[in-house]
Amino acid sequence: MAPNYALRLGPSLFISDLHLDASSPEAVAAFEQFLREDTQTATSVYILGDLFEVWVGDDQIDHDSVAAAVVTNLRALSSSGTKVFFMHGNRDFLISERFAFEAGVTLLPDPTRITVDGADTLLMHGDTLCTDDVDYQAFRRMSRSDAWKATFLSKPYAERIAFAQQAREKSTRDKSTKSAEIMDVSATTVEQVFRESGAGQIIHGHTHRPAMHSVDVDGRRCVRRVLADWHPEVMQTSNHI
Ligand code: LP5
Ligand code: MN
Repeated sequence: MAPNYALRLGPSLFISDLHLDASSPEAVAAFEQFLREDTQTATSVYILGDLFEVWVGDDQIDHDSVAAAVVTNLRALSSSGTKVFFMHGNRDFLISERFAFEAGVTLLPDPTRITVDGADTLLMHGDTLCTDDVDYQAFRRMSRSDAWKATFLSKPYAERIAFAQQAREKSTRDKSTKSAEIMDVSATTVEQVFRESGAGQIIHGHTHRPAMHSVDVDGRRCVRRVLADWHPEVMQTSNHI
């Protein structure tokens, strides 16, 4: 049985928003257990972003014991024959080729289109659907540019960690002034994505609001599945999809 914070569809498992770091040993332990036990019968595991609380560059593997352990554990799974896919979240968009190679995972662009158990599906982290959050979208555009990433990655590790910490504090402050609606997906954007892609299903995380939504798009019934995060209270109580 996969835990209720993972989504299983046929032989595929979908997870997101684990936010792993040394301050969340419960989530780290739950992820290790998930990799050991719940993936046994899965042919593919899709990690749809925010696997880590922050990722400041692939040299984090050399400095952070949680990062190193996750790489080792993912490698064990991928070496056993299970395909493991990773899509960036807003916390770990700096994960790059070294991580992918060492962990044995395939990096996926956001969005990625796949067929899941017969359903034409778009996989996303989910943050690009939150278009009403204009401050976040501006930050996203800036920080995903090649120039910004190159400048950031040229700084020493300790400086990058300090910068990420400041960004987390600013994000927490900014979020306290935003409404829950602004930080959720935009219904208009969701409909537009279904309409323009023609896909019948979206699977995403980011909002930490696990649910299965039915969306009527010009008379076509589409499904939006939102993955749960792995905070301890969610792991104990989530009544998942
Ligand atoms: O992450 P979360 O859940 O708190 O909120 C997100 C959006 N915030 C972010 C910012 C990240 O949390 C910051 C950490 C990224 C780590 C990566 C490390 C490498 C980059 C270093 C960073 C410069 O994604 C939040 C959304 C929310 O989801 C819901 O969708 O609302 O968006 C914001 O809060 C955007 C803010 O309004 C602006 C972003 C703050 C970053 C400012 C950088 C400058 C920091 C230095 C200050 C001196
Ligand atoms: Mn996120």
